Amino acid sequence: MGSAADGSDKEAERRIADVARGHGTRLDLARLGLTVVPDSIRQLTALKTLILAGNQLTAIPDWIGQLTALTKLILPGNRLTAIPDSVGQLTALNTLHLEDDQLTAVPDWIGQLTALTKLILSGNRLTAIPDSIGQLTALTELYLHGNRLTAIPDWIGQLTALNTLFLSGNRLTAVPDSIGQLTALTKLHLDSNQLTAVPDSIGQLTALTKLHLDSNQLTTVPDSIGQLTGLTELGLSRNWLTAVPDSIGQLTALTRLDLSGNRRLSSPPREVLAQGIKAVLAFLRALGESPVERWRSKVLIVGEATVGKTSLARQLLGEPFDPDERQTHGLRVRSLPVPHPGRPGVMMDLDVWDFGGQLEYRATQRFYLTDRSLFLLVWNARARAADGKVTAWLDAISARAPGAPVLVVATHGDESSPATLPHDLPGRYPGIAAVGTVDSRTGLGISELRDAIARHAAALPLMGVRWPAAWDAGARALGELPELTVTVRRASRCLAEAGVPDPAAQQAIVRMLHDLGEVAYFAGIPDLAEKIILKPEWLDARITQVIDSQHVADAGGVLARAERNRLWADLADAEDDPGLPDRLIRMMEAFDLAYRIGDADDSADVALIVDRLPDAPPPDAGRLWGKARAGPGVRELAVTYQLASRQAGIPTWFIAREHRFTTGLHWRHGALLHDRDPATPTWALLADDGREQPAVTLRVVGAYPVRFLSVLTEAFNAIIQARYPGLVEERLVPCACQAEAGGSCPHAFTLDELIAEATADEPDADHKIRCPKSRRKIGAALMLDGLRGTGLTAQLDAILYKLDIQGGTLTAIEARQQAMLNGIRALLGTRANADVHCPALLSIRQAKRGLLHQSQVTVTLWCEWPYGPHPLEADDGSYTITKVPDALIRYLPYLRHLIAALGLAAPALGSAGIALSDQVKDQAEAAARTLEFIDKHASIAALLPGHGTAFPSERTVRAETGADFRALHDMLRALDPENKKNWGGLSPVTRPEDLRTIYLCPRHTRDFDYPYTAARLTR
Ligand SMILES: Nc1nc2c(ncn2[C@@H]2O[C@H](COP(=O)(O)OP(=O)(O)OP(=O)(O)O)[C@@H](O)[C@H]2O)c(=O)[nH]1
Ligand SMILES: [Mg+2]
Ligand SMILES: [Zn+2]
Ligand SMILES: [Zn+2]
Repeated sequence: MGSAADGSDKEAERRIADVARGHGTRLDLARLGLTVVPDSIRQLTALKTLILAGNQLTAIPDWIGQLTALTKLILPGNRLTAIPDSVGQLTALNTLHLEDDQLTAVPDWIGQLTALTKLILSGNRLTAIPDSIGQLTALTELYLHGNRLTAIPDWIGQLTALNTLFLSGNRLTAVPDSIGQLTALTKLHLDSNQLTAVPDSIGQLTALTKLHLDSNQLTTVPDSIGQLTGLTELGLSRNWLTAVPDSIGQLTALTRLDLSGNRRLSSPPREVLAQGIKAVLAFLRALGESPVERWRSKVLIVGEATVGKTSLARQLLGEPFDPDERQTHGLRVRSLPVPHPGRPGVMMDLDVWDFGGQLEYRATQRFYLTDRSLFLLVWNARARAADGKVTAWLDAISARAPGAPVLVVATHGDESSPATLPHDLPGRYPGIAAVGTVDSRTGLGISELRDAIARHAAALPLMGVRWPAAWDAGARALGELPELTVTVRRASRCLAEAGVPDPAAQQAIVRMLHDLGEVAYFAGIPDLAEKIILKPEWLDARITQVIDSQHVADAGGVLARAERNRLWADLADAEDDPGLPDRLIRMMEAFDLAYRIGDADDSADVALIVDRLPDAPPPDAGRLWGKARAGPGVRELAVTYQLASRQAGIPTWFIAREHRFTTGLHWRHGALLHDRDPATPTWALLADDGREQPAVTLRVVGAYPVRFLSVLTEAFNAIIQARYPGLVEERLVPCACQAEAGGSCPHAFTLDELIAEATADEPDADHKIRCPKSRRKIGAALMLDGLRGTGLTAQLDAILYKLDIQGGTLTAIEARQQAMLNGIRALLGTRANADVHCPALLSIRQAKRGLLHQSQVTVTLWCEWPYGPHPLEADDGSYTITKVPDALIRYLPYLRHLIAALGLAAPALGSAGIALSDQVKDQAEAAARTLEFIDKHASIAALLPGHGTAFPSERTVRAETGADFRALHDMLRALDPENKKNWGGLSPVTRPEDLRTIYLCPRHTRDFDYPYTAARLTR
């Protein structure tokens, strides 16, 4: 005998005794693990409520029929397969819970329980609803969901008191008309069945507030649904709807309308759905008033160069064949009227887009590959099938336009033995709607193709779509505007004048026009979303100009500002839109065609044009790298990123972001970079091995390579994090076992194993790791040099502190460099979190006494140059004050933390026997004075409200500085209300590594933005 069962039996007996003693009417024995109903309940003849839910009962005893006072019998969640007939005697029952049992049938006698108002039979194995339930006319709630019901009986209409009816999750295929009699219903759940239709009579259920019809097989919904004006929730998701009735527009009380998962829904179009329920209702209402059908769609002809795309387009247009057809430059759009195959008298207006097949024109096509179009993928049957790159094209189409129909067309079909496509192609690409052969010279197969185009174009989601007349008028009005581009505001005015004042509707219209190819509008891209390009062909031509530029090709893919200005000289002026050239470049960036270089308006170079990057490394890159490695006293550090897949912009985006280190030597898969800081010149080689799952390796050589590696890895991480989190599968660090001997070891450790070893805290840990190749042991921390604080792994950042204690691997110079980089990173991070923007690094000097024998304090702002922050020299960078403001005092704890983090006060260099430069001495002196000042004012800081402890530990201070930054900002403002000093000429610059703001002096601003050009590099 299990004691648990004993225990619960005892508990049951105790409760029964309690009820008996107190003449109670309610007994709750839920979830006691009972396997039988205790006999002692029999005595409780006054019981009104009996709860036996959630036990393991397999049967209910007959004597239950004697408890005739029962009004509520709650039996769900047991293992009941039947209920004794005697329950039929409990005619006082108003509530009967039998859900989640194992009932296969409900006995007829249930019809005797005419007092029932609530009957719950969900989650059983019922296959039919017994007729006897039809007698329970007092029922207000009936729950039958989760059974195996296949039909709803007609008599359901008799249960006119029902306000809640749940029939979800059965096998129902139809709903009887009589359901319309249940006029008291407020909730009707019919979701997850196999309904193919809903009767019109549903419109009579005007009390309904919730109607769930999701996950059925409905192809239409009756118009009458528009009469259910009390509805707040309407679920129609995951059906087979192609359209919903306009009358839904009348359901103004709706707060939820779920139409998702209707894959072929074209009205309302998804562009309208994306605008939310208000827009959907507005669309449907407008449609109800005056609908127009729009028979217009886009046909895209794509394929390799010279396969015969233009010749095919001409054939379709009824123009003569030209044996000397010229190469197509960019894009040509022609209009092709085609009669609708099934609707006599209807002409479809097809815009045929004929793209140039040359590689350089390929790039812009990705703007236009939308799944609302029909594709003609053309290849030349005379060439080998592989030359047509048919599968590559199919891949590209299914990536950008999944689900769009594709007609695969072979040209040159009059040949005797044409090449054929693999037979399994249509199976592999479900988008393939048809495969055929034509010959544009003889006209063979052209009329069949025209028929196929008509058939598949007619089925396009936006073909024949009904638009409200005002929307159509608006679209036309937009099309007639003379400008090439307009602001969203201007377009909005134009649409409003045409009769569409609602902003959500306006958005929907413009998005649909984009999908149809009539305008170009990139709503999801910041900076682009304010403008609508009314002439997409023009856009294409302007971008193609850049990709075609010889100057860009000669510059190894770099678009210089001068060249951009030359190519687009007319643009900014003609359109009265100075930002236009910049936006076009951003658009190219959004589609991975180009990456911007630097943000400054005056940088010499504008962007890296991906399609124009050389495929192979320039020979000089290898030569210069070899030379750098052979230099005296150099050390090499490296890290490898193993990536899960090849993604656009990796590593090209990085190459563009780090262009300030350019040597002019870069290619599609790598770049040679140079940090020409005169004190420590360093070189870096980034190379991607070109494989499907690329490994990207970043190597740095120089006498002090730590800093440059640190800067570059930070940038690389930031790009991956922002664009493809999860792309990096593994980070590897090359083994340094041969480094001292000047050689290299083929082994690489994972970053994680190095971290684990470097930070191991077992008593016998020596923090060394053994190379499996040479069997030598190397300090693990040594190989982590340069990777700390770069955001490479959160883990590594977290243990920064610990590693520093172990230290000892970095040279004194590198330790200082690393400290400064990390200190500046920390400052930028804190400031970004505080969301307050002003210079934050400063020194304070207290004069013995001033002119009026008052003590004076001078606050000097610093330039935050990560390679060596320094105090500003000119007077503009200093403020002299007589009273130290509270705000400054509040900031002191953080300032002290910052000075320590930057390693400013205690330069280890002197003790390491390295002569200090004057500049470093000045910095150290200024920092020392500041610390002196801070110590003096520590007691004051402690007294300020909000500062319980004078100096929180360095570890906790970070989180406390949001308010302190604000105070600092206010103080700087107060010292110079009109900002006459302009913060000593410090300007905010956005760092490409992390897009954070850094304040730099004029000289370093220039350096940071764009210091190096290929021309200045001495070879
Ligand atoms: N015999 C024969 N010649 C064809 C056929 N289609 C195209 N040509 C010839 O092939 C050459 C290239 O045809 P185009 O139509 O210009 O090819 P395209 O694909 O538009 O080329 P791009 O615009 O450069 O991408 C021209 O000389 C055409 O006359 C065909 O079906 N049969
Ligand atoms: Mg062509
Ligand atoms: Zn090794
Ligand atoms: Zn500076």
